Amino acid sequence: MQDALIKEARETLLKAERVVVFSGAGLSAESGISTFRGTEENALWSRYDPMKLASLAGFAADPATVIDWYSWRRQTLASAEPNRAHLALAAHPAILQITQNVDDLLERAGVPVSQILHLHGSIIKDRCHANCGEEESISLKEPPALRRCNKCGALMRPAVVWFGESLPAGIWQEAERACRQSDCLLVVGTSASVYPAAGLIDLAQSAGRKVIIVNTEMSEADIRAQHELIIAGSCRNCLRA
Ligand code: BJW
Ligand code: ZN
Repeated sequence: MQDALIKEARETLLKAERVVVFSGAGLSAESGISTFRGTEENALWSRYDPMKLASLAGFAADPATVIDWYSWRRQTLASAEPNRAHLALAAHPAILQITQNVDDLLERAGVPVSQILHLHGSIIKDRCHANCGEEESISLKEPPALRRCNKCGALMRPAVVWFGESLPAGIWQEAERACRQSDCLLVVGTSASVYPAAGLIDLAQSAGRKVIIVNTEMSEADIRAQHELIIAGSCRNCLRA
């Protein structure tokens, strides 16, 4: 059954002229990076409160705890490697990768940087919390402690998008345009429960595009299914170069 679905998906992808990939934490799960939700025992939001660690209010209340938590995640990422799913995607460098992931595993797998839209920012950089424009690459192995911006003295923070924050405008517009213009949207390892990102699936569906979903579990995207091909299984096994 799964083999037949994979074959159908492969044929659809080969026929499509403009394929776009939309990925989430499940893509990096088999690299040892925890997902946020779902049944995985390590899912971050089953162990930590997102409003304390990934929101403006959480950072305002206790910035040092937020930075310590990101340091732990950065060190985990330092020793992670791209898995077979990242490598399968990297084998098609012309495909646009829209990802909610803040890790750099697609880049490390060889996807050209110009082909990746990080909707929720990047954990490999810090930026000024006051938005003065200061941005710095950080060491994943030895991440910085809580510190101040060299330019304006405000606190520095991970260059990721927290709850209640807007997505980077240019990147979001580019993602919307790409989904609207695609023939086929390949959705990999996302619970499709965080907006506006998850709205990209609805956008592609309402434009009549074929949507292929690869996930180990049912997701919100399946529930809103139209024009969809749903492959239940790990992207590590389902995606092949
Ligand atoms: C596998 C697998 C394998 C596992 N193979 N599959 C009510 C309704 C609608 C919206 C809202 C609402 N209330 C509030 C909102 C807005 C809010 C939101 O959507 N909340 C919902 C939770 C309800 N959104 C926002 O706040 C966004 N901004 C915004 O809306 O701006 C406008 C605004 C401005 C001002 C005021 C108010 C609004 C910003 C969202 C930012 C999300 N940030 C995070 C943290 C990033 C930084 C960090 O990493 O620390 O982004 S939260 C977290 O969720 C992270 C992810 O990118 C994001 C999505 O998660 P994802 O990738 O889908 O992962 P999981 O874990 O959920 O799913 C993994 C899936 O993989 C599972 O399905 C598994 O089954 C599967 N899987 N192994 C294949 N091997
Ligand atoms: Zn600053």
